[in-house]
Amino acid sequence: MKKGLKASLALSLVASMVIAGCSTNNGGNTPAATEKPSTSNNQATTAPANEEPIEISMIGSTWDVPTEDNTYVQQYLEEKFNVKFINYRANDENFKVKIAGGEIPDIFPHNIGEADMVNWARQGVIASISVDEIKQYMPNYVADVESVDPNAWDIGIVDGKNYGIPRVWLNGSTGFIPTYNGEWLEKVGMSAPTTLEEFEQMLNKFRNDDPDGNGQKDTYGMTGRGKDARAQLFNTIYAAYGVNPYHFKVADDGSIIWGGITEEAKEATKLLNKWYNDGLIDPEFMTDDNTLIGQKFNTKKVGFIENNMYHHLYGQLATFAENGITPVYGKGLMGPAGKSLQMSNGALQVPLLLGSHLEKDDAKRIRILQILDELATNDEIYATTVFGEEGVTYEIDNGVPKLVEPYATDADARLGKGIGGYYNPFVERAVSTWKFHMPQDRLEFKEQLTAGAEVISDVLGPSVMDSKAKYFANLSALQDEYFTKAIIAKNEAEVETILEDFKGQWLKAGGQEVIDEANKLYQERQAAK
Ligand SMILES: [Ca+2]
Repeated sequence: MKKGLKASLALSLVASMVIAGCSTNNGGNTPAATEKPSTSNNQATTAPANEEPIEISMIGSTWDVPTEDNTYVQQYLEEKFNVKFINYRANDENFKVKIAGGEIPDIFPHNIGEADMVNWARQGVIASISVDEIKQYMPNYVADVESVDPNAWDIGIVDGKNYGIPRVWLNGSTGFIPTYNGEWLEKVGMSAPTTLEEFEQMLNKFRNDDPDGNGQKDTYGMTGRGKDARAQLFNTIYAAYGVNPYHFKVADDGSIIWGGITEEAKEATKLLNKWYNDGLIDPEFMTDDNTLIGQKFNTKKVGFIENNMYHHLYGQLATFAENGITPVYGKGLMGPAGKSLQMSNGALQVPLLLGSHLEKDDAKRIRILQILDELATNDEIYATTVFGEEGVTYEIDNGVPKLVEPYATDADARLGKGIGGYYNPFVERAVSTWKFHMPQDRLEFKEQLTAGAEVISDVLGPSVMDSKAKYFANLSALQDEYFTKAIIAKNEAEVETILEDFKGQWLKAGGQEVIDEANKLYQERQAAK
């Protein structure tokens, strides 16, 4: 099988060289070809088949590394693009070691952290690539990415230069979905709240009107994710004020400010404090995490959760059904922000990086950009690299490719074919090929939950800042402590005092430096556009 493929590849290479020699009158050093008429329809528009295959050192992922050369996908791509892949093999543990030892691939893995990106940019490990060149040679992909987030270029700007091809996490552009217990809503005669006032009304009823009908006052409207992931803690309420205390945001004067020291965060906290003192918030919110919150919703101790995005909720449909819960999905609450907003993690990700040696190799760099454009957005190429061969490794099921056995469950079988993320660093990263991962019911579910929703996210995204590295662990601990104290304070006046005190301490403990650097970074990014 492998031999057969190799042989046919070799034949087709010869054939395409012959054909190319015929269609290009460049020197006549392929005399045999000039005798024959061209029969090519030249379907491979981006493959200059008349040239020697370019060698590309590739590692699109450190997670899906094929153990053998010349897998099905490798051969497919090599033939398609007239290239030769040198498989660069590394895992998460030794990739950085190899880089430190000077082994630099052409195409880096998709899963690189922002701190490594900045270090490698400054150490001359990765190539700076002009934004214009990427736009020119990756037009389909760029349009796709910019449609998700026009600020996608921000993350790759280091010291004023662009390092890499922007990437987005498509789900990240959707918000956290306010989710209500439908039976409880019905019992208390409400539909999903749309304003802070209605939400408060719901909290009152879910606490006081025995929504589970067991005759005891043993339920709450909500708890919160106070133990971990503090950006999610009461995110629906903070979003109604247009802020997240754990995100950078653009202030009214256009400068960058930390959410936690804004008036909006203070006002939202005062409302939460009022609810807390009215007994409407589960006092265990301080120690609840994602798992506990899920358990409380599923065992009907709380009737509202806000720590899931649509794809998490899609995965929980069966659990909700088993527990006799009809989830009702809401939108962001109208409040002082004047519009319905939902917190989101943001779509921005660390870009795809190329080795610095490519800065001087224009032909190869451009060729790589062209190939990457097709890997991300061409249906056939995408499906083949990610799912393999139709009828062999996958079948179309419910409108999308579905791996068949043994490939569905056996990672080694997948790697034996080269399918997955190794040759395609854009899995689920482009709108045009996302359809391969979205069966109709999932697509409809996403539409139902997210259509028309406006989200707020951290305006700087995953950004490396020296001051952050220096101070952020302490500043975050400080903020966790003060915000918890404020939410459970005696009264509004105390909230005011606590959060003013916090602001002063935060700024003194390095926060001012963080804000200054954040503004410098933001201005640098604006200028680089
Ligand atoms: Ca009850």
